[in-house]
Amino acid sequence: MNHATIMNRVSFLTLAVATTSLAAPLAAQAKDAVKSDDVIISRPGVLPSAVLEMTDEPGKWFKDPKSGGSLVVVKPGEAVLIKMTDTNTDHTITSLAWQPGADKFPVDQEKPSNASVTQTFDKPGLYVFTCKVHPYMFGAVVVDDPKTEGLDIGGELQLVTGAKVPTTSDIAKKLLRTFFVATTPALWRDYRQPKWEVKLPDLGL
Ligand SMILES: [Cu+2]
Repeated sequence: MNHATIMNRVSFLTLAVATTSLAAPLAAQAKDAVKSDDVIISRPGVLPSAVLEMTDEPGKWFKDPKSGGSLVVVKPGEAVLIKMTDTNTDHTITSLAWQPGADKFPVDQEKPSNASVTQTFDKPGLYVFTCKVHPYMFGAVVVDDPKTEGLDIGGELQLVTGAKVPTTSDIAKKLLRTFFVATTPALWRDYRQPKWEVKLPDLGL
């Protein structure tokens, strides 16, 4: 892949994230992704250590019932249950960004349904999920190795567009900013105010 193609892909993702119209790259991903048959759906014996519940609540589309946020932190080898028990709509659980080479990734439910997923995470780093029907829905999992200092977000991110980017790159920062703004209604712009100041959590980037 030449540099121009990579830049086009990066620009496209920027645009796609900015406009939340991720449907095209997500559809393009579908054929390369793990088939939905391969995705672990409520695998017996895998006890999830965290939950993201899909809801109809603006911003909190993927919601940790404990914290109310859209990001959960687990340890390597642990599982997260992404469940669809609190929504009146069918969705897909689909990887938007994940750790390159992570086992069982990307996740992509081919068709919208109300099927929950229990997903195991082996590789430390950041994983972002969305829904192909509603590409403004975001949920994230950080797999943090407790032996290392700080939150492990990983050195690289594999994006749904096919690009693999450093987590310190502009595109990765834009994706993270979009994730935090979209999932935190308090950060949404109030157009009655002259200024819009967004304070993001410090991830050491
Ligand atoms: Cu959806």
